Amino acid sequence: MLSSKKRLDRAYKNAKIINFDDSSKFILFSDCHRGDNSFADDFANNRNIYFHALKHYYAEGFQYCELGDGDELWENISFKPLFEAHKNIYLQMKLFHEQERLHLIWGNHDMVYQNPDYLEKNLSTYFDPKLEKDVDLFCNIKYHEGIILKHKKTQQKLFLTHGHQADWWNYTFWKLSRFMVRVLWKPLNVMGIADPTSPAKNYKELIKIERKTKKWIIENDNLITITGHTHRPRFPNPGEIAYFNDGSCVHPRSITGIEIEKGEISLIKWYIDTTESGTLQIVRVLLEGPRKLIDYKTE
Ligand SMILES: [Mn+2]
Repeated sequence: MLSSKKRLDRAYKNAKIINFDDSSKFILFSDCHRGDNSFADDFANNRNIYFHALKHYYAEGFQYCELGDGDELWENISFKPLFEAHKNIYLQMKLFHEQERLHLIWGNHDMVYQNPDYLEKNLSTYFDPKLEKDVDLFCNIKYHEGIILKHKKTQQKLFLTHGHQADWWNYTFWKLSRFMVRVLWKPLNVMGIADPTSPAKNYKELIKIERKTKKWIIENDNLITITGHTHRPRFPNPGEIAYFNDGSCVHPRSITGIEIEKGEISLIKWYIDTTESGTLQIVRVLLEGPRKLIDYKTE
């Protein structure tokens, strides 16, 4: 069985490289767990916040990196009900994809996306009932295990991956975990009982995963590493172990993400705010940063 180190090494070695500079803008989200809009769909609460945020980043010229578990394919057998439930969101992602501004990473809940045939069969088109035919969705889409953002001038690298490489249970036994979620935890989830094998629901597991990831980062000259998976946002200061986590899009009333812009990194949150007059509005707040990327460089 592979160790966390070997799995992270492999994800790094096979990562897609994206060159960037200080004029580049990236938004990183993960763990959307987009579902079928049923009671078990944790994403459904935040769908409007997420949609608004995506539209904002599209208009502002950002590239969208999704760091795994974008689609909830444990509770759901196929992509189709997800697309039907959150069509506006997938069509917004399609706009990013058409401009080559969409970069996708698979996680343990959408590990089936490792398979290019699966992508071709399920994600390349959708049936448009008005036109009564299949139309393009994510044409020639590719999913990766990792992405390296490489700065053109400073050569600094940022490694992006889902993070379940440091979670041996969810990496190795994802098919068994998926089965358990489908038959057992999905019905219990609706009643408020959480899946204990999910690091998002199990603090001891979460700490173990963070520790293993940090160990790997130290062994790799404090390479900036950004993951999701545990759903716990992390934002170190320069000089600390460079382990970042973008959180998730299934917090009870908000989504968190990481922005990279002007050579700086920030942790942000979008949520629904109530105003004096009783109207609701979606707002973005800065949680951490901005910090200069170069300040995390060690050599
Ligand atoms: Mn995960």
